Order: sequence, then structure tokens, then C-alpha cells
Amino acid sequence: MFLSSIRLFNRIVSESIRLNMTLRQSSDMAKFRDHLDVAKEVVILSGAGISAESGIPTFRGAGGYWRKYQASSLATPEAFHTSPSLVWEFYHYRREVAAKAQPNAGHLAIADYEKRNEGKKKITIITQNVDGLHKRAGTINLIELHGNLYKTRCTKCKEVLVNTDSPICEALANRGAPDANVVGSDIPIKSLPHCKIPNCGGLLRPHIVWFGEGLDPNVLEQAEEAMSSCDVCLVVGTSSVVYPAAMFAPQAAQRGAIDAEFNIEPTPATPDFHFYFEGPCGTTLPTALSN
Ligand code: BJW
Ligand code: ZN
Repeated sequence: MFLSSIRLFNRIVSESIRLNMTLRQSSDMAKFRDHLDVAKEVVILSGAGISAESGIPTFRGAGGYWRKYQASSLATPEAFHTSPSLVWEFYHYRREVAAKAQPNAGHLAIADYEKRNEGKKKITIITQNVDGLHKRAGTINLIELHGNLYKTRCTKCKEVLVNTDSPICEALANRGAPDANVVGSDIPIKSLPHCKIPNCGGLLRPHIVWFGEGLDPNVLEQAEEAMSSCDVCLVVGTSSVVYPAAMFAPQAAQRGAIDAEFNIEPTPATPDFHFYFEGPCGTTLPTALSN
């Protein structure tokens, strides 16, 4: 009885906090742009949604499958250990898709904003994406939190190298079709990409942060440094469920920064943002960043 009263009380308190935040939340673009105008330091944190309009599938929801596999189940060290062939097919497919994709209005609005404000504001783009589209759009100050599709890391000597070969090795040519009827993968390990450093020859893996793996400490430090002093943080096209990125904006807001979410639909984090702009970010970002 006593415990259930406490639970009810807690529920009422947290719901009223949520409602209060929601009521205080704004979708007033002019007001948001006023905050941006006076900001000295701005962070833009992006996720898969910003590349959706370039034709790159997001992770969660309908597009998040390759063959019968949920993308997140292949992005693990366990999956690579069990079948490096299957995981390399998955990444080969994604490298090819991203290479053919073009940066869209959202990526370009960010890069233009950086150029227009060079020397006036410190602007940092932190992306969870691995597709390289921010860079190709011309972004200047980019932190790639989860790695890059076009970098490999040797499982033996740990060397990280840029590799844009298509295909990355002969055995992957014409592989990686997303057809759900294709089962398993049988490329012998010796035919997968291997390290060319003399006396090494280790198996290469994508230089990407998989689930359960820690982020590169230097990369994380750079991101935390930008987050620790920004005045405004835009959170664009991310479901805000993957940590540590999911806690960046809430932590900045806690010390007084203004945060704004740009998404086609609400996320679990939506009620906590000062501003929420619903719609494709290829449309909302050019408006938000036009000053
Ligand atoms: C649009 C749009 C349009 C569509 N316009 N919007 C604390 C609590 C609980 C768990 C953890 C924790 N700390 C760490 C963990 C474990 C784990 C984690 O977060 N798990 C959660 C799922 C619960 N995190 C980790 O393992 C991280 N490592 C770590 O923290 O190490 C230390 C540690 C380990 C274990 C325990 C504790 C500490 C590493 C995370 C690495 C994430 N890697 C991936 C895979 C990359 C591989 C690849 O690309 O192949 O990165 S997972 C996947 O999710 C990918 C993405 O970068 C990431 C985020 O996804 P994102 O970008 O948000 O995409 P979606 O699809 O989720 O959302 C798209 C959004 O766009 C949607 O909202 C749409 O509505 C929207 N949208 N079109 C605007 N046009
Ligand atoms: Zn090596």
C-alpha cells in the first residue's frame, strides 16, 4: 500500500515535469534564430535522419534491415567474430550505397552556415554517421563519433587507414545484395581485406564503433570539449537512444545551453528540448541556419 502510493506519487511528479517541459517547449523558429544569432559557440549533433534524404537508410524503423538482419545486430564485435564474411558483405553494400549518394540540402545548409560564420562563431559538427556526407558537403569542423565507412582498422596491428577502393577486395565484387532471400555468406577469410603492412597481414575490419565498444577516447574528448562550452546545440535526425551521444544535449542544457531538436517525428527525448522543429531537416535546417 505504502509502496504503491510512493509509485503513484513518483508517476505524478515525473508526468508533471514532462508536461511542464512540453508546455515550455517552443517551435518558434524566429525565437530560435534569435538565440543562434547571439551564440558564440554552436554544436550541431547529427544522426542517420540527416542522410535519409540522400537515400541512406536509417538504423531504426523500416529501413533498418539488410537481408533478414537488423542493422544493429551486424554492427557488433560478436557478429564480426562469428562471420567476418557476412559483416564485410554488409559494409561493402553500405560503402557502395554511400559512395553513390549525394549530400542533401541539410548537409549543405550546415556547411554554408559554417563558412558564413567563420571567424565569428565556433561551430562544431558532431556526427554519429559514418557515411562521410558532411565532409563531402564541405563541413569544416567535423567530429565523427562512430567512425567512417571508408576507414579500415587492422585487427592485429590496429593501424587505421583510409580506403575508398570499390570493391574493397576482389571477393566482395557483386556481393552484399540486400535481398532478404540470400542466406549466410561464404567468402573464405583469406579472401577478405587484409593488412598490407609488411610482416602483419592481419584481417581488416571497418573502423566503426560497434555496440558494446568504447568510443575512441580522443574523439570523445573533442566532442565533450565542444559540448562543454556551446551556447546552442542543434540535434538533427537522431532517435537519441544511443549513448554516449544521447546524453550530450541534456548535459549541455543542464548547464544552461539552449537545445533544439530537428526530426520528422518525436523521439523519447523530445519533451526535454527547449525547441522542437518537426519536418524533414532538408527543409527545416536551411531556414534555421540562413542567418
Ligand atoms: C529524420 C529524417 C529527416 C528520418 N529529417 N529527421 C547508457 C545506458 C544504456 C546503454 C548504454 C549506455 N552507455 C552505453 C550503452 C550501450 C550502447 C547503447 O547506447 N545502447 C543503447 C541502444 C541502449 N552504447 C554503446 O555501446 C557505445 N559504446 C559505449 O558507450 O562504450 C562504453 C560502454 C559500453 C557498454 C555499456 C556501457 C558503456 C557505442 C555505440 C556505437 C553505436 N554504433 C552504431 C553502429 C554504427 C555501425 C554502422 O554504422 O554500421 O551507430 S549503432 C547506430 O545507432 C549507429 C548510429 O550512429 C547510432 C545512432 O542512430 P541514429 O543516428 O540516431 O539513427 P536512428 O535510425 O536511430 O534514428 C534516425 C532518426 O532520424 C529518427 O528519429 C527519425 O525519425 C529521424 N529522421 N528521416 C529529420 N528527413
Ligand atoms: Zn596490420
